[in-house]
Amino acid sequence: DTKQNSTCVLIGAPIDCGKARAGCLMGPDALRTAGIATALSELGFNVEDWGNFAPDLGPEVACDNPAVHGLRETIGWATALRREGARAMEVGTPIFMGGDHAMSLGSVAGVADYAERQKRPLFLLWLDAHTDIHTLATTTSGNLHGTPVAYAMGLAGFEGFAPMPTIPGAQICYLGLRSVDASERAAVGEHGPTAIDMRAIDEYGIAAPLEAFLDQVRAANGLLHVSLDVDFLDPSIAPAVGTTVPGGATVREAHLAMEMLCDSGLMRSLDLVELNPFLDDRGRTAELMVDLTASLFGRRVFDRETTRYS
Ligand code: NNH
Ligand code: MN
Ligand code: MN
Ligand code: MN
Repeated sequence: DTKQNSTCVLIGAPIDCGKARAGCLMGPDALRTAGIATALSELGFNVEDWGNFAPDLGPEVACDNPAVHGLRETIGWATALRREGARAMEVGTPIFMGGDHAMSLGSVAGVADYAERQKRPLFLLWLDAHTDIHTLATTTSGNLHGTPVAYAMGLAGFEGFAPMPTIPGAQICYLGLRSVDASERAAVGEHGPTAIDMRAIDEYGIAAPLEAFLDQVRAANGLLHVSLDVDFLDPSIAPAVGTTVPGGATVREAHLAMEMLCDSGLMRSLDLVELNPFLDDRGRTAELMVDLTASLFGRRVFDRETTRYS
């Protein structure tokens, strides 16, 4: 309905246990300070800020992989964010403000619960330098921010996490990849997410491969969840992230992706993750993330019609 279409729900998720380097807990407040709510209201949205959430008390789970850390707290976050995410879907478009990417173990599950109730297929667009397709068994860093795609696909090895309605690999698309572990490359090959790496973007531009994925979502009458990791962007424009990888998306490549997503009308929920304000340069990464969010929700230089050349 129109109320649902015109409402954005801000969900603060200061989760910081998905990796070793601390600071992502400040992410939600940095996005607020950079003006995320005002940007959305100026675009005509009704903005509800639900504040910063806290994790549930997770179960104590034995894990065979000694590298894994932060498991109990991460499960607690996943449970809380899944519940709040599913609830926010009924109200409007949730914008999950991380926090590190382990946040998506909860946000995507909550959105998937909603999609299942609506009997609509859920698609996932993962804008990231990394594939985040480790299981608790394959991760060597033990950083759980490297696992949410595998969980969403229903891969085995997520002891302690409640099962979620799974998303088949054919409904998942990566954009911006340039750092993939060997076991992850095997998992992508086996389970079939579409992998648009930086080479593909160099060769074809960002528009053509992204449009091909959006066509799939449209044809299936799907709901689309977009997960935007700060390290999708080149570190020269987005330094506030613990895992910088050179050779990322430019300002314009990122804005074009957001503008196309907006035009498609397919996005139903959004993650903004891995912003570490402790590493930022006078707030510019936070500001860029807010500007990208504004493009995603309709900010334009001109209406598309005035700049069409063919
Ligand atoms: N693949 C590595 C790991 O699992 C890096 C993951 N880091 C991320 N993912 N920032 O987006 O530890
Ligand atoms: Mn990530
Ligand atoms: Mn990443
Ligand atoms: Mn990984």
